[in-house]
Formats: sequence, C-alpha cells, structure tokens
Amino acid sequence: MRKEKILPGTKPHPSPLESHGSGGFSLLELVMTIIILSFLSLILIPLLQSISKGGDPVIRARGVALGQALMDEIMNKKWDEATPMGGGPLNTTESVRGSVAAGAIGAEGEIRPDYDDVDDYDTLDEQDNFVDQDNTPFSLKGYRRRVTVTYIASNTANITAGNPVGSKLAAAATDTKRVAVRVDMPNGENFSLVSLKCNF
Ligand SMILES: [Ca+2]
Ligand SMILES: [Ca+2]
Repeated sequence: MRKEKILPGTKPHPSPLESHGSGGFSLLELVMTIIILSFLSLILIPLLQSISKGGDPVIRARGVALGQALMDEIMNKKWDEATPMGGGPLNTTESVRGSVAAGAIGAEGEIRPDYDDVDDYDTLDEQDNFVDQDNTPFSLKGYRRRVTVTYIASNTANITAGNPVGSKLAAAATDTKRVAVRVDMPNGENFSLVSLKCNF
C-alpha cells in the first residue's frame, strides 16, 4: 500500500471526503443544492430562450438597412410635385406663398422608377422582392416594407418614441409631410422609421 511521504513540519492533506469530518455531503445539503439549481433553471432558461429568439443581430441589421435605404431614397425627392428640390412657394392651409396649391398625397400617374416627390411613395408595399433606388430588383425573403405619407399639422404635439404619430395628421395640405417606413422582419418583429419633410 502506497504511503504518503510527510516532510518534517508539515501535515498530510486530508482527502475531499475527509474534509467534512465524518464524510461527504449530507442528505440535507444535497436537497438544498437541487432546490437552488431548480430555481436557477427557472430564471435562466426563459432568459436564454428570449435572447436566442429576439437577439438575432443579422436579421435586425438587414431590416434596418432595408428601411433606411428606402427612407434615404424618399427624402432625396422633391417636397411636392410642383416644387423644385428643397421646396418652393406653394399654398397650403398653413401658409399662402404662391399661386399654386400643394398637391394631394400620392403619385401623379407615375410608376416607381419615375417617382419624383416624397408623397409618390405613399402606399408603396414590397414583400420578399424589392427594388432599390437604381430600379434594380433584389430579394430578401421574409421581409416587408411599407410606406405611409401624410400631411401633418406643424403646431401640435412633438413626435416621440411613445407618440410616433406626433402632431395631428391632417387631411388637407400643410407645410409638413410625415414619411413612415414600416419594416416587418422574418423573426416576427417590426419597426417604423419616421421622418418629416418640411417645405421652407
Ligand atoms: Ca410625383
Ligand atoms: Ca406626388
């Protein structure tokens, strides 16, 4: 039988089973350990499930890029069919600055490649198959993006995260248009990008 060599002035190390005196874990300690592990699993499993389901950064990054590309395209168009780039004198319910009235929301008979003002994009709805600003088609399965353009009164509540409609939506022409691009993603999530374009 192997004997441990003991140097002078030292004590032999007790084995793990010997460290608790008469030995090992008691039944009470084992039960307490099982109970603690059960509580931890109740907390951690739903947390891990939520992270794995909702935290796919690739899906979200694609969705943001999809929405932002369309928003950039829209915001680079004229304010109204009758204005030059950057806006121009028009008559609205909020100001009288010219001889021409601001137009109704929507395209003036144009098709997508010929859209030239922001409200032409109202009701645009693409799903799975999209067109970029150069009129080049591309596919992104499971995604959808939709556009809403509305006249918005300039003198009411601010737009905030909790109040995405912001000011009162106006049926008649005002000096401001609200452009919303909603993106639905394959993981079931959605978000909306909202921008305002003013006619100065
Ligand atoms: Ca137009
Ligand atoms: Ca238009």
